[in-house]
Amino acid sequence: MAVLMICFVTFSISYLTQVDALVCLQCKSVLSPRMCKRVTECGNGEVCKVQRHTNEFGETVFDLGCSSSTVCYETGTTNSCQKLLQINNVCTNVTSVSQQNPCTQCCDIDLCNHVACNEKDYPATRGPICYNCRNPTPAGKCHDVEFCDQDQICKVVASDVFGDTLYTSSCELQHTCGLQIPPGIIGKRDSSETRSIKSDHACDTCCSGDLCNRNCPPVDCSDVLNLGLSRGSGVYRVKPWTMVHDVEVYCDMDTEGGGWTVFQKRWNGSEDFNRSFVEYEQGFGSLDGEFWMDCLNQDKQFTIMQWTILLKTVLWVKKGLSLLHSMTSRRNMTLRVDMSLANGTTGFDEYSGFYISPPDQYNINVDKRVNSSGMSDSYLLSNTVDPGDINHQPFSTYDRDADKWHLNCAERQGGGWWFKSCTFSLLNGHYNTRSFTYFSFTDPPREQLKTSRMMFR
Ligand SMILES: [Ca+2]
Repeated sequence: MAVLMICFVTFSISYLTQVDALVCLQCKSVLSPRMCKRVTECGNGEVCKVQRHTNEFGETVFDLGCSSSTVCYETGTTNSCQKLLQINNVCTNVTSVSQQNPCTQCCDIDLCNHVACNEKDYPATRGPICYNCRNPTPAGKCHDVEFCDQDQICKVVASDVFGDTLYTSSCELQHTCGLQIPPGIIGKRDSSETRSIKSDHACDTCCSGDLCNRNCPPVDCSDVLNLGLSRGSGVYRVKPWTMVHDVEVYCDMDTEGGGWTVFQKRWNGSEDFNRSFVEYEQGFGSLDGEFWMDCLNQDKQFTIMQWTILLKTVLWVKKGLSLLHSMTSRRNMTLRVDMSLANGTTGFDEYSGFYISPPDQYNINVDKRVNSSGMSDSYLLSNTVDPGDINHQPFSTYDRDADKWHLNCAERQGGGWWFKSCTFSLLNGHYNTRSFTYFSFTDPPREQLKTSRMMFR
């Protein structure tokens, strides 16, 4: 359970880190701040503000919105928010709150101006506040929000309408968000391909945090690139197709236009790749070292409601091979393997039609070589009849023999791999031995590799 929980810690963090503007409630003359159902993104240096005053009928009403922090605090005892009294995370202007009317308060957390001037807070147990729009522009332009019930979470769907992408955001029942659906049912290849044909980027995703359905999250590294979120090669948070939680993956943004999701990397032998089937299913290593499709730990505090959702989804955590299956299910991918020898010679091989079959076989599927450098024409991964052709083979490890040989290839050659009987190309073989090799690259002689990297886009 502890291992499974590691991936959950990124569950409700917002996806698009370039959108850092504070989001505040913005309404005029509402009877209570928490009744406000519209939001706006503040400008640089602005904070959320709420003002209580008396309208022309003598009623007490509230105005909410953004304000420059200087204006907001100028009537207080200090212009430093940190030095002011904090009530329910609201940075309170002590001077004005003691007055009956008017009252002005400011704060600097998303939606924090829902409570001010001693008004009631949101209910202690509640669902998230979600964007609620049908908008043929990026979902970030949505200004309407709704308050979800406890059994609901936020959802955002992108679909094509007359060539434009329509973003629909709303509260949605948890069970319609795939949280009750086992992984064998969601993520079918046929439906996902149909959707991807309609749009370069389409999403159908749920999340649990306040305002988390602002944007369609990137589903993989090529999506990060397409959405203009690339900051160069490195670790990115993505929400893979059909998954209910997000993960962090390593993206190569430099090779041949970038957008590659890296799922295997070896360069110094620091990680043992002779692992069990469960370990290959779960992923291992670290993204800043050697790894097999792992996700990073992130510190994150959860509310009780979020933990409840996490516990409900615990059976469907995906990393490793299962994550690889999810991420390659969206459409046909290109597989690229890069490698080098100790003498510095480098080469790469690319195959179209890359797709990993569902659990628990996880067959590798490729169509044909589409690009390469430093490779011979023999010992292709596909469309040959030799025993090294691993196309459509299931994944085997020393403790799970799914190969075609009468003995266990993984036990003999080491590493988890798509063995046939057995293989000539084994990028997960023992480091510093000739079992770590790729025959097209090193034929002849069959030489051990120094580095390898496997990725797709
Ligand atoms: Ca066998």
